[in-house]
Amino acid sequence: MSVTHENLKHTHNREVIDWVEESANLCQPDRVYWCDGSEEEQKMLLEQAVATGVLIKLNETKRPNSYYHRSHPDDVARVEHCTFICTPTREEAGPTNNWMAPAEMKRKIEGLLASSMKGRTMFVVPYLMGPPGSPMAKVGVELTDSIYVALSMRVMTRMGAVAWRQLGQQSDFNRGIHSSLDLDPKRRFICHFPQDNLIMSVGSNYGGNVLLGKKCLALRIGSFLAQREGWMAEHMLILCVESPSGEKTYVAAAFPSACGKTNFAMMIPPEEFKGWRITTVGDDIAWMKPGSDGRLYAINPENGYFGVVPGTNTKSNPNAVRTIERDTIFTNVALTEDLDVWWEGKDGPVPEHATDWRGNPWTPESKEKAAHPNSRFTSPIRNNPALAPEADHPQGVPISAIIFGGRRATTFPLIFQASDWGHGVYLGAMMGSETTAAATGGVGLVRRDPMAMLPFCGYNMGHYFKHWLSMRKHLMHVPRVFHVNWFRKDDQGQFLWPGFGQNMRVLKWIAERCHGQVGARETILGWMPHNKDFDIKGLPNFGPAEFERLQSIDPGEWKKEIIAQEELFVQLHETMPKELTFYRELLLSRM
Ligand code: GTP
Ligand code: SPV
Ligand code: MN
Repeated sequence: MSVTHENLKHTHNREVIDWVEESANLCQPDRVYWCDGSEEEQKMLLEQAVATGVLIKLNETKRPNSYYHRSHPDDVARVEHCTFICTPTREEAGPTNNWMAPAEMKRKIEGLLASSMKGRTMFVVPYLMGPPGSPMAKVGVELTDSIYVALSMRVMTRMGAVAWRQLGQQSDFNRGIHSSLDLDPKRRFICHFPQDNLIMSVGSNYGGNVLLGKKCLALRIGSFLAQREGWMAEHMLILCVESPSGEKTYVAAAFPSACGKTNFAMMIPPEEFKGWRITTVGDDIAWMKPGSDGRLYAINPENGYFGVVPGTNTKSNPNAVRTIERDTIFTNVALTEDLDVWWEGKDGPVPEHATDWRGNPWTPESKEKAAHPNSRFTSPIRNNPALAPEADHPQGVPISAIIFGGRRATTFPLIFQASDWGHGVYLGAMMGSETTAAATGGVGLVRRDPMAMLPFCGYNMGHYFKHWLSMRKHLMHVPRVFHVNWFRKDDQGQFLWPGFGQNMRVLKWIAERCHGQVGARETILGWMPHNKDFDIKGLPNFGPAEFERLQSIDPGEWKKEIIAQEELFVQLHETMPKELTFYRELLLSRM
């Protein structure tokens, strides 16, 4: 062995050990540290991160066991333009992904990795995505030269010995290499090799680019494996709605990045909804597979939340406020003088002085935001007071409803239901949403984001739609599909719907539809609630007229929408399933 290995005692898996050795020879770290996931280790790594200035320890009284991190100012979000799917052919990756031939990309990244860890430690991070013992869980090993990444992975995944136990002597694990390099955006590449179950990520330290279990494995590689193995890897939250009579309904929902999954998954129903309870199974990713009883079962592969901080307060998301009270790493929020954190939209008074996310002095008069719009919290799911016990169930939860929803100022009503599975797939496939700060680039432009998976689908999007359509055959109990829009605005740019906890009103109708407890009226878009069935009791300044306005279908806006969909059909013309063309035609003729 050319470099010293520390703490290698939990695995004897030859393939793992050989691959780590080979990678260390390439990257030339000073030492290789094998993470075991223990509490003592976490304590030791946190101390090290504080000593080297990577983390700042927050006020222990105000924010116990919590830490502050500032990223490089050019490294604050996912980078879709330098994310690559390296399948043997360009066709397999499809026109919505960047592609490069695997051998060429490997050569290029290996060139960047060579000796890149000199003077650094390579952390070997074994992790499990999914509950221990779950037949749907997968093992990954991430090699990283960032202590921030190693510590974040310990929160976001089930990390350490538990992963080695699940893997045993098998060779079926995801290989991930991450090297920060010098964080120069020109040398930033997030590369996926689905056929090799391999990820190479260089030049970034931002969550979605480097916490390789999350978007890289659980979605991009995951979706590829899912198609091959007959399951689904989706950018979806999973929640449980419990009615006053104790009836449980499991719901999965796909909203694009920074469009409300975490908020919806942790929602607390309004006062008028006595006896209704929401619990969270997951807030970002769902792995779903048909069970032997013909229902679709979902697990949350994650063990933590990497959530948007700005706007989090006791009105919008009380459960998130509780979740981040302790044991949390905050990235790119503002730091207060008493070593607590602050962000736009936080409860309580605005601090008179703070240090902003770039490290500059900040006062309420400052023009710049104190917290970056994509600042994030990294917290264990155990901190969520509404965590569903089912989050640990190896077999997952049976899904009754799938919800799609984008951020749309116009056109889309608050709620409607697809007429059948195929129609639901069409609605998901045509999803459009205004871009957000979760990825670099413009904010607020409507783009197609099919199933909220545009940045995360690890293969040809047309084949992905086909896979969705074909899942129908493997299900005896097909989830009902719905479309929601929390973001419709009036001419003054004000939201027409209060959102957040009030979304319970929409969810109640959805749950009742799933159980055949409530009717619906047919419209050109699909099924909509009868006014009498949609509960608006107790909503201030909101009556039947407001509801009708939210549900209104403007033929002019819909013509534009159908034309805008054309772009995706043209882009995917080689692989777009015929069924989706038919659903579009049908809508057009109904118009
Ligand atoms: P990722 O973690 O990026 O995948 O995002 P997410 O889908 O989990 O988004 P999140 O729940 O963190 O929502 C982020 C943004 O959506 C914040 O700006 C929220 O204020 C806003 N938001 C969430 N729910 C609602 C809602 O019901 N109404 C309105 N108007 N805004 C909402
Ligand atoms: C998203 O952008 O959809 C996120 C945050 O959930 S990240 O993990 O950075 O991708
Ligand atoms: Mn996400």
